[in-house]
Amino acid sequence: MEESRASVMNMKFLIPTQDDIAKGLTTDKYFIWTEKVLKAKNVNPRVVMEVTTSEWGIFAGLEDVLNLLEGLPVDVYAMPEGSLFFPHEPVLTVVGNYLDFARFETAILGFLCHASGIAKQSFKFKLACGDKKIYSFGTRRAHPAISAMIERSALIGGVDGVSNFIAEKYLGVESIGTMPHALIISFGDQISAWKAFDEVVDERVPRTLLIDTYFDEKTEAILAAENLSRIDAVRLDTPSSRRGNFRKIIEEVKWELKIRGKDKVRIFLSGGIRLEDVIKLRDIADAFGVGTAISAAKPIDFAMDIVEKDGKFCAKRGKKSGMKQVYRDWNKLEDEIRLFSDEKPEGKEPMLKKFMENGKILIKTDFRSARELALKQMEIIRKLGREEEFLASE
Ligand code: PCP
Repeated sequence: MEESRASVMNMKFLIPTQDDIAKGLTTDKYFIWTEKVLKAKNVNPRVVMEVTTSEWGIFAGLEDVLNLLEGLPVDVYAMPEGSLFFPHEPVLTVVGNYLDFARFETAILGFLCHASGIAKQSFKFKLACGDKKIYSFGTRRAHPAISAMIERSALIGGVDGVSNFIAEKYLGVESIGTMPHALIISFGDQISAWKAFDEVVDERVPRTLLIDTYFDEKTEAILAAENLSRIDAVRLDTPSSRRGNFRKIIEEVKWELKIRGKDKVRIFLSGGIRLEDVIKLRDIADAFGVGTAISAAKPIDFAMDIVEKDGKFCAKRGKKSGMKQVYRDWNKLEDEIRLFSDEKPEGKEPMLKKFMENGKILIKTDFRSARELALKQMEIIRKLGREEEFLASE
């Protein structure tokens, strides 16, 4: 039996190395041909390439793009991560001799499409849930190699916490954990498991008791209220086969807790949670654990196009020529696109900043300020009463 190339290369997991990505090996083959042909014919134009898409989103993934292009003789202009962008607005622009970065288009788009898709979905969930909590629970639905990227992008989009422990190593963010059914099953009964968790886990960690393992949620809520002194929240991860009228189940759980003096206990919902579930249940739930709907978010379909060549306008059909700047009226959250060389309009601020000059990174990116920027725009959307516009299904 032929050994897999991965094992031949003594790889434990089939994951291209950081070096593979940095060398541009995770590229589409037609860029290899393009390099070959242009070099053979000594063609290497100085181009302006813009990244745009036909939908709105929350911009994320720039940090990796800058690290990828660092050291190459290119200039990069971009919106700061966390920026809300509208259709057809350039979010990133690379200026340089085409052959110096051609093969990196695949990775540039991969970093931006994936991260911005997750950030957008997280933004929609946070916008939908108002002051209630949203947690990213979905790295188990994706390849572990990208778990840190998923959690970073979800935080940029506005989630209140992330479940993957890797976030502590790479993001310096404390990950949040409740308890899985496996803990209850290991002890064989709910009370022993809940009590053991309370005895062993640091008291700073909320006591979020899982109440749907063996019995009806109401029954397990009563069990918890009658046997546990400290209950911060109860988690309902009710299997879809038993979900029926979820609102009624939650109302019963809240009532049984209240009449037993546990009216401060928060309600935590998880398991197949979609945006419409948050909209329907945000008035009676306090927190949502969202997996697939965030981590497997549809990537943003960014494209990267040459819009100027050797100083001349040259965009393909469907794209607008010329290097462009986006100007924002922050009061109305309305944008205007102009040529980069045109005058700045009154009362509007330029969105694209120069992040790299000749391969030198000029502005450091960090996900915390990106998150603040996203949440600031969310506040403006709420003030303008434009939630529906951003929650509408696309
Ligand atoms: C998992 C976890 C979350 C689910 C998955 C998130 O549930 O508790 O609720 O992913 P989703 O949004 O894609 O459904 P289970 O694996 O059913 O339960 P356990 O808590 O035992 O891990």
